Amino acid sequence: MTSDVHVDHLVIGAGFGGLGAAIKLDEMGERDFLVIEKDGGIGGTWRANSYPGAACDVPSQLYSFSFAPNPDWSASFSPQPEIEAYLNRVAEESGTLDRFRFGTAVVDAAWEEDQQRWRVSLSDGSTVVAKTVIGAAGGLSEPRLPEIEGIDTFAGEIFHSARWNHDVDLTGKRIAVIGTGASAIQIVPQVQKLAAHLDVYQRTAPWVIPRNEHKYTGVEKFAFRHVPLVQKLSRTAIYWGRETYVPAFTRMPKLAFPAKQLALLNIRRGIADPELRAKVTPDYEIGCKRILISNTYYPALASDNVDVVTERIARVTENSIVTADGTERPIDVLIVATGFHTTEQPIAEHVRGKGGQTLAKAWAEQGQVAYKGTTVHGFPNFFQVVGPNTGLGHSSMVFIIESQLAYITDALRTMRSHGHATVEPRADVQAAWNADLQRRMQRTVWNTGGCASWYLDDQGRNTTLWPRSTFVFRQLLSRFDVAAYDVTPSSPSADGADDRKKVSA
Ligand code: N01
Repeated sequence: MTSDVHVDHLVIGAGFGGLGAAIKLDEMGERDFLVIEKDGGIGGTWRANSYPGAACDVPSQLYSFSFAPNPDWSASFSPQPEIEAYLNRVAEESGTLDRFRFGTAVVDAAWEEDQQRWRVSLSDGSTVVAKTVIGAAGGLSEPRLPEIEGIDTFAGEIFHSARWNHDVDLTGKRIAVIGTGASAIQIVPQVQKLAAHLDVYQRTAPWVIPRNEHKYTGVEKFAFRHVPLVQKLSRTAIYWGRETYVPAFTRMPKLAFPAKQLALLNIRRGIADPELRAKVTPDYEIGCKRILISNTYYPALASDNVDVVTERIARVTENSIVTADGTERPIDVLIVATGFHTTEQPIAEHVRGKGGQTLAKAWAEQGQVAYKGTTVHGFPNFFQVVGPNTGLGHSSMVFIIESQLAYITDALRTMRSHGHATVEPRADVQAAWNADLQRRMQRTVWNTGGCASWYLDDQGRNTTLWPRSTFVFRQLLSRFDVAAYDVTPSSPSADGADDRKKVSA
């Protein structure tokens, strides 16, 4: 007799990906699943990133589930608390919350070849045995802390943008923000209002275009609620508007000329000092790194209580930051907005496929690769949401997530109807998929734009972004192409022992 919990499907993560997976599994009648979430609730990145000013830079009409429209968004770019509340409401209404386990991390997920199943060890000491694992741990979940000499010795308050310490009162403090990416440009205008003095440490200037925020009126919200077609049309218009950006990113960077002019205008509008303007003007092509949106970032940098520091940080002391030119700037609070581990996913260390090889090991030489961003050779019955080369520079990740969920649920349907116990993408098919991706990548602004970014791994390969339009992605994943897979038939012994302890009926 064993006390292991047996389920058909184990989902890792309770953000957009994991919640979406739970809802879609439930809808198709695959109700025997468990969602494991290391954090204390629903939301993933939209729960973790609660820093002041956190908001979505993709319009929420599109940055939401197509099957759960929200007529109540307050504005075109929703603030983080609204998105977190939306996800909680969707979870509540889905009736799946009884199968979520919060505050528990996956320590190890190992494929048992003879049993054709996954054995998953959790941080609470328990074990779950599952036929399939859906990894939805997110691409931006593990903070990347800067390796700066002496940072451990800093005696003041220090925290990462994704681990904001709301107990620290920033009023009247001397504050430093390291980083000028998507998170930092939202944080800086908020912190500037409170700080006695703020130093912004910029290693690479971002391109920032104006934020065309639109607050929804009562009439619009009424229309969204009572005439669903209105909201659908709004979403569709935003979607296709965004798709028109694709050629500028993927083939013809010159098409981004108007966006570049807009960004330069944004600098001129927000900053009067020519020296500061020069400092914050990027020296690489727009689009090479994520294009940011803000009306308040540049005016904040131009404020009297702010310095933009571009000298390299040499070290951090107990109460200051010292730059390479020897200047020491005293601070009380250090905010690190230095991004996430994106090209070496932490979950990859914990997933062991055939022969006990971890995903991290499988990806060590070739970089992170998958088939259709979703399945990986050597890892049967493992499906990844937001896997390699599924990221976007121009549109909503929720669209990508829903495309992947359609593919995964079709895979499960196929397995069920054909009696397949396991599916695993063939090595040659996966290799051809990735060769094609990398060939397409050569022409993109991400690879040619003259910048270093988190899109690229340490070998310069872009293993994070999708280099085509999102409707092509959706089309390619619309049906589970079983011919691309090695399959094995179900065997009686693999169906679980009689002592199965189910989590749901
Ligand atoms: O992280 P980043 P982020 N010393 O990696 C700098 C999403 N997001 O948290 O450019 C000094 O973009 C680094 O400098 P450089 C979005 O997809 C979405 O801001 O590498 N500086 C950079 O300036 C985004 O792309 C929303 O030279 C160091 C910054 O830190 C992703 O999250 C909102 C350093 C890191 O920027 C990550 O954004 C917010 C060091 N040692 C975020 N190490 C939406 O609205 C790093 N830096 C949807």
